[in-house]
Amino acid sequence: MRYLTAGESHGPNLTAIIEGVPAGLTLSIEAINQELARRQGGYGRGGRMKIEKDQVTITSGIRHGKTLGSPITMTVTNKDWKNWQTVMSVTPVSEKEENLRRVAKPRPGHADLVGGMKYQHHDLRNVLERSSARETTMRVAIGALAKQILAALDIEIASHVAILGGIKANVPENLTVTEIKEKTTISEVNMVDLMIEEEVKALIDATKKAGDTLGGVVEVRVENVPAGLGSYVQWDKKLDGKLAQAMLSINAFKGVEFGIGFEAASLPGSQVMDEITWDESGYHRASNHLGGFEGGMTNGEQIIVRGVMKPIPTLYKPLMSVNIDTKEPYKASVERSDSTAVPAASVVAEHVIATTLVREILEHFPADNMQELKKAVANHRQMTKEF
Ligand code: EPS
Repeated sequence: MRYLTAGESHGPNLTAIIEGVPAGLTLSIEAINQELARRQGGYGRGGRMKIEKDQVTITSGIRHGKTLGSPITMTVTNKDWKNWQTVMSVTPVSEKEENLRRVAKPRPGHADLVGGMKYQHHDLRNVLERSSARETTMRVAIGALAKQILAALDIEIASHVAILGGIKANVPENLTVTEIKEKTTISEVNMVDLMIEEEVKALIDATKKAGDTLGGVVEVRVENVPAGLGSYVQWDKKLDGKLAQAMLSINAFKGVEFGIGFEAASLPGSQVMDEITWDESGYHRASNHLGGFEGGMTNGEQIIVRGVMKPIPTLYKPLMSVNIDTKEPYKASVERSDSTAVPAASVVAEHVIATTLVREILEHFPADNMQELKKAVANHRQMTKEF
């Protein structure tokens, strides 16, 4: 399965084309829209989310509610486009109109300056329109489709915010996907520790008032993943490596870890490795410090992967920058933004992980239709159980 996304933040549409989805999958568009709404939520979002109500339109690859095996085209319309028609016009406009909303003072930490240097854009809007996290809308739409394939294979996935602006949630080691779903649906910040909810919201309010922004850590957990996905035989076949790349491909993400992650550096091996056990249902681990991976392969335990998101670079109280016309020091430009998007980013992380897992599954079990895929996965599960 492969896919591409396209679209500018204030252009008419966001688009994705997905190829390689097996035929015969019953696809719920309603479920995709629910995930898009989750991405739009979270305490600390800015004005744009009040304008948009992201809904997907599918124009190919589905007939009578089922996938055909042909490329699937998904579109989300930007409602804000009507306010940007001249600024974002595809056809030429007057010289005066060209400079409407021109950006010349790059924001530190954003793609603005390097993107301008690299593509020789002297209006940095040409960079920020595509580098905007609005693109993650389509990654969620694709992931929402991927999650429906995972569900058909009884694989469950969920996400939550582990740290927001330095406030750490109390996360039980053996937290299940069901518990994450139950707790986060009633949390405005996608946290499983409801005790700290008010403290986190107060911090977001204070940060917004100060014209600043907050980052955090998001966690994704996946259950009932077949053992043996990915491989140790070649560097680019390691599935934890592919998931790490997917996580770091999310806007503003700077790091990734599995299981106990970076903590492993400070512990002796005896406290890091997970002891092996066996019962009638197959092999298990007595703990899950390694987050479901050994040798770049899934070991059948819960996948636990975390990503760190830096604070959003657009600051209402901007840092110093340089005007690219005069080279004089100036305060960076201010674009409408969010005080924090960590709760939304946890939803994005869940979806990019789902997509990457489905790509791996389809590489491991090539299938033209869902029946073939389900049979292949069931055979593999039986084979590893009987080992
Ligand atoms: C976003 C849409 C954007 C921003 C945000 C995320 O909309 P606008 O620029 O019109 O306000 O709210 O993007 C950024 C902060 C960024 O730096 O990219 C969205 O749909 O998630």
